[in-house]
Amino acid sequence: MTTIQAIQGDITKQAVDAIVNAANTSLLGGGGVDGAIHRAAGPELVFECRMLHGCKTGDAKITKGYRLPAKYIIHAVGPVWRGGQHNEPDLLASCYRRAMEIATAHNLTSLAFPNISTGIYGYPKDKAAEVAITTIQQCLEQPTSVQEVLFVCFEADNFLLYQQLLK
Ligand code: AR6
Repeated sequence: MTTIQAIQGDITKQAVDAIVNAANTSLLGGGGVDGAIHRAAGPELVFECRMLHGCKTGDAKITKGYRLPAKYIIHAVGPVWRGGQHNEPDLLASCYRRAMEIATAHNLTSLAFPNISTGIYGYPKDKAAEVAITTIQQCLEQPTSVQEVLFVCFEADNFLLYQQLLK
């Protein structure tokens, strides 16, 4: 039985098999949680990222975690919110699904997600939380190595949303 839990905190501090990054298509770093992860992982991370040649929106790629307590980083690229009629829900769901597939392919057991797309990319937090939780629940109907899914909310309002939806 896989457990799904929400906490409020900093994803760079989580000692899990992999943390998920809310990256951009270049995979070369940026602001928000991406900037925090690159700072905490150290400069070796961007060298590995350069060899990945970017990532499409809705997809994800894995690197080592370097100086993080997490062993790996799964870099997922969420959609920019453009009003909701541009395939945003499917692209966001795809990020969570791809991260779960990659974690399973690497036989990882614990995985921590940030609230992908809800910062700089402007996805409404309530809608994003529904997509995140529903997609993870669907993924858990398939065989997976993942035993523990953690939603790491940076802000109190996101944490509250996840608590309510996971009740
Ligand atoms: N731990 C957990 N969550 C965090 C942390 C942290 N240390 N820092 C911020 N958040 P954002 P996006 C939350 O903007 O919307 C970057 O420049 C934040 O409060 O990081 O997917 C990339 O390079 C919010 O709830 O990612 C892309 O260009 C959530 O993480 C672009 O931003 C996501 O916010 C991606 O935008």
